[in-house]
Amino acid sequence: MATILVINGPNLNMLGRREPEIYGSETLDDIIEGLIELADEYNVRLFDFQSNAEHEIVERIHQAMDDGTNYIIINPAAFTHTSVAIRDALATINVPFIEVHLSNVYKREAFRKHSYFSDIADGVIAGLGTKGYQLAFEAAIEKLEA
Ligand code: CA2
Repeated sequence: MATILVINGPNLNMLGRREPEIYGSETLDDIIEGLIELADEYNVRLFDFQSNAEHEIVERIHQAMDDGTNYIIINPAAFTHTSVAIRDALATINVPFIEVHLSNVYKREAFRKHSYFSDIADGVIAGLGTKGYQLAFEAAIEKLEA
């Protein structure tokens, strides 16, 4: 059975509780529940992980080398714009990934336009809200089936 790991970075545990005008009103649990439904439909195993700590995300990515993960969907949140450590972890493990952002980072502050991940990602989705995770999930399944 194919396994997809969904990783969410710092502050995304606050989704639905603050700044709904930017990030929408759905919670992270809502997003994961939607992905669990998709995973059941496609007979895929889903792991999900959220952390506010950079080193924990690095360690979870390392773990993905040994836990059967075939594909990663990651919203690195603020670490998108800062983390060479998470980039290096993803580049090291040789598991393909899609980068997802709820907001359109290109429509916001200049510092959000640079990502440490986009040039090594299979694809990038930004600005489509929670739908972006579902699209990434479907794209990951297509890639795994190809
Ligand atoms: O648009 C995205 O998904 C981001 O990755 C979200 C990050 C931001 O730093 C990136 O530039 C773009 C921030 C996540 C913060 O999430 C919150 C959710 C609710 C309330 C407050 C913060």
